[in-house]
Amino acid sequence: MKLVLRWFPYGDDSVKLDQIRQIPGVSGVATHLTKIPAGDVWTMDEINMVKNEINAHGLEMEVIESLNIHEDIKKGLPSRDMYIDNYIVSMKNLAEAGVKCICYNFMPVMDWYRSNLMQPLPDGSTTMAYNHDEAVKLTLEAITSSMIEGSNDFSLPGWEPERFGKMAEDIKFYQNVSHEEFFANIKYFLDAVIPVAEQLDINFAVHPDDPPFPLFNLPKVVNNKESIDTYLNLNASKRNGLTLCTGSLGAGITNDVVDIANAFASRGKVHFVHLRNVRHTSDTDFYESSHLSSCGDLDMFAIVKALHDNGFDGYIRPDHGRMIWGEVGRPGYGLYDRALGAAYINGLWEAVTKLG
Ligand code: CS2
Ligand code: MN
Repeated sequence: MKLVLRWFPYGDDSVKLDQIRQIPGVSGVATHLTKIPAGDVWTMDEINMVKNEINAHGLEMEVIESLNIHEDIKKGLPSRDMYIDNYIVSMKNLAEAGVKCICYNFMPVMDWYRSNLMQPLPDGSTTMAYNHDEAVKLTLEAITSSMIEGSNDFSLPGWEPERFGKMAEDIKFYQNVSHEEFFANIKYFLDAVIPVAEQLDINFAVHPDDPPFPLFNLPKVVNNKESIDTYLNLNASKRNGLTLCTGSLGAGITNDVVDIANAFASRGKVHFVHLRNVRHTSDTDFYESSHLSSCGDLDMFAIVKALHDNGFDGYIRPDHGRMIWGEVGRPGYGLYDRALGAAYINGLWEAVTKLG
C-alpha cells in the first residue's frame, strides 16, 4: 500500500509540496494537469514539468486524478474516436513518466456536487454537506454559481470552467439516453483503452458517482455494489478497476461499504482508495465528517481490514477534509484535516498489518 495526497499544480493549491512531504508515510501525490481541457493530449513536456516539480520535493507522481473523459465519449458521438485516440496518447505519455494508476469518472455533465461547501459543525470547523430536497429545487445556474462562489477562488476538481457553457444542452441530451445506451458508451470506451492499459502496465480506476443519486435525471451508473459489478464486468481485465471512494459510496444509505470493499478487493479490482467518512442527517442528506469511525457512519477499521485481508496493494489517499484551525483553502482540500486523516490511515494500516 502506498499513501498519497491530492495536490493541484500550477500554483493553484494552498497546500505546498514541502508540507505534504512532512506528513509521515506519504510517498507521493495524486495530481491532474488542470490546465489541459478534457479531450486534449497531455504532452510529455507538460507531464514532465509537473512531475519534475513533484520529484524535486522528494515525492512520487504515480497516480493521476483525474484523466477526464471528453463529454462526446460519454455521449457516444462520432467524434468520440478522435477523443479516445487523444486519451490513449495521454495514457502512453503518463506511463512513460512512471504513472501506475489513472483515476477517472464516467459521470455525465457534472462531477461531484454539495449543496453547502462550508457547513459549520459544532466543534467550530466547517465541512461540505448535501441536502437533497434543497439540491433538486435548484436551477443549473444556481448550482454552478454556488460551486464557483464557494470555491475560495481555487479551481474545483470536476468544475472546470470549460464545462459550464454546454451543461444545459448536455443535460437535455441525456434525457433521451437510456441506461443501456450509456453502458454501451462506457463499454466502447473501455474496450479501446483497457487493452492499452494492459500493454502499459497501468491500472485504471473508475471513481463512483458522487453523490450516488441523480440530479437533473442524469444517468448515474457507478453508485452501488450491483452497478460497480456491471461496470467492471464490461471489460474483464484486472486493469479495469475501481477507485473505492468510501465517502461517495457511503453517502448511499443502503450501501454496505465493507461488503463492497471485500467484494472487489477479493477480485483484485480495487486499485485506488479514497478514505473519508460521512454522517447521514437523513436517508439522502449527509455531511463529510472527520475521518474517524466514531465521527461518521462508516467503520473505517473494517474497511481498511477488508482491503488488507484481500491483499490490496494499490494507493490510498485521505479524501476530503474539513476546514479546521482557521485554514482557508480549496473546499475539501486543506492541509490540516487531511493530514490528520493520513495519520489515522497510517495507524489503521499498521494495526491491520500487525493483526495479520
Ligand atoms: C471527488 C472528485 O473524490 C473527489 O475528490 O471530489 O472530484 C473525484 O476526484 C473525481 O470524480 C474522480 O474522477
Ligand atoms: Mn473520492
